[in-house]
Amino acid sequence: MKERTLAILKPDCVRKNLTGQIIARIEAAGFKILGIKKVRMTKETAGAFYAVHKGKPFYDGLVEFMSSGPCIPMALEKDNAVVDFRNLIGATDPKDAAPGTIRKDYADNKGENIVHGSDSPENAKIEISFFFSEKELLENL
Ligand code: DAT
Ligand code: MG
Repeated sequence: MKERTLAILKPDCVRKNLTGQIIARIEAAGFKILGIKKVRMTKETAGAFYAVHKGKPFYDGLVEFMSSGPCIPMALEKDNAVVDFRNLIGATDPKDAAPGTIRKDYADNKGENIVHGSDSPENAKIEISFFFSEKELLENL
């Protein structure tokens, strides 16, 4: 069944001029882009987006990194989008990511890992609404 997920091309992806290559891989994997924009998160918005990780040792660095430059949130749609997108990007740490995954091929380390993907359909809804209004989500028809 068609499902939505939130992807973010993180500031390292944008800085390295990899956005086109990563979007090509996402489209080739069958995801439709319903919404896409370029934003610069403040520390406050990055902190709110990752609030679930507040208190963890990597939280401050994560907020610093995610607010260090512009990023590109995308609302994606596909059958089984959440799990399929997590499989496309690979494990959080590129050292553990499977061959052929985006993080394996492009990420420098666990902190700067090129791309975000929602971890459940429930969180996908919350995360998509963090960046997009319903009228900004358009089918490719
Ligand atoms: P994921 O992005 O794979 O869902 P996560 O939700 O556990 O991973 O963590 C969110 C982000 O926080 C992750 O993409 C990178 C950063 N992060 C997580 N664990 C980390 C660690 N041990 N050291 C540095 N950064 C970490
Ligand atoms: Mg996560």
